[in-house]
Amino acid sequence: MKASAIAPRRRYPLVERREGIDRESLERDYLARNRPVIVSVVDVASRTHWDLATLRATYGDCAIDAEETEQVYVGQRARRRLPLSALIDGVLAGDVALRCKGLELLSTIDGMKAQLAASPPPSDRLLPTTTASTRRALWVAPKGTMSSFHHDGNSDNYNWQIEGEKLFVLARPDRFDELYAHGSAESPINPFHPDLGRFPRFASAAPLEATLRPGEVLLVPKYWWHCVYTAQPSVNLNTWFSFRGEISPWRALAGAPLLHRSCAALAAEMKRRELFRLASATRRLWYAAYERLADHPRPEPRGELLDP
Ligand SMILES: O=C(O)CCC(=O)C(=O)O
Repeated sequence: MKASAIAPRRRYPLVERREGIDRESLERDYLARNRPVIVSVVDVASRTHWDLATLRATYGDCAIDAEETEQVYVGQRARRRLPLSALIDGVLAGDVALRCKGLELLSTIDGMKAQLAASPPPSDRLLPTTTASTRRALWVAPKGTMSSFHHDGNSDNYNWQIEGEKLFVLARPDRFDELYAHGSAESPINPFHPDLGRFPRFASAAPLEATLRPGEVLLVPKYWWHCVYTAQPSVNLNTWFSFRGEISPWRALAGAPLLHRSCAALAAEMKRRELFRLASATRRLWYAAYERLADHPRPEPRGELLDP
């Protein structure tokens, strides 16, 4: 933690920004080519529905499951149940112990789902017209915390920043080896302070970075690895989606190791055919293979960055 606070963080080439791009161009130039991009949306009124103060005033009494921010892989992180107001007070006071990925939040808290239906996030205006399904999460995080370096599988993702700033590092889907992937979707590396002695192949991972500010939407395309640092107390709302004509997993993962590419494509195809049990059996087999074949490197420390 200390070491990472002393050295300047690594910097990477920036993700492209496109002002005023329409949804057709976004689909053609970025979604269909599996490339990330940042766009701005007109959203001041929408943001005031979801900022920390409004969330606290409206839903503060509701119990939520927050995630401990300890430096472990996602599946191993402990959760703590507490009122949303207590989490937000901690976030505003700079307590880095907990953050919340509100996947269930939006459907279980009375009123949130209705609010979302009545006033959808402005990033919805960028969804392809053939969008078939969406899933959302609301993220509430204190400054100085970090997600793991992971990818979201076969879903494109619009990340709408509501309050505060987040710093994303992204790496292409085929960078599986350079990221020393654990399981199918997580990396032990802290890309802001990578230890190239432990992880020398990361030197050729060629990541990109993006600072996401209120009113901006980042497209994280399917299978793109991302690690997210919270640079200021933050709320963001993301939407995973699939649409007609989207790029296939096989194409999106061109260049990735064959085992990874085939298992991902197989699992996604089964899911598409609604063979959910088979899809999850495929994933379990694939993880089991990795458990046996691959190392399980201890995740690198993730500390506060001096220079986000
Ligand atoms: O905002 C974050 O902290 C993480 C976002 C993320 O991982 C995602 O949208 O998939």
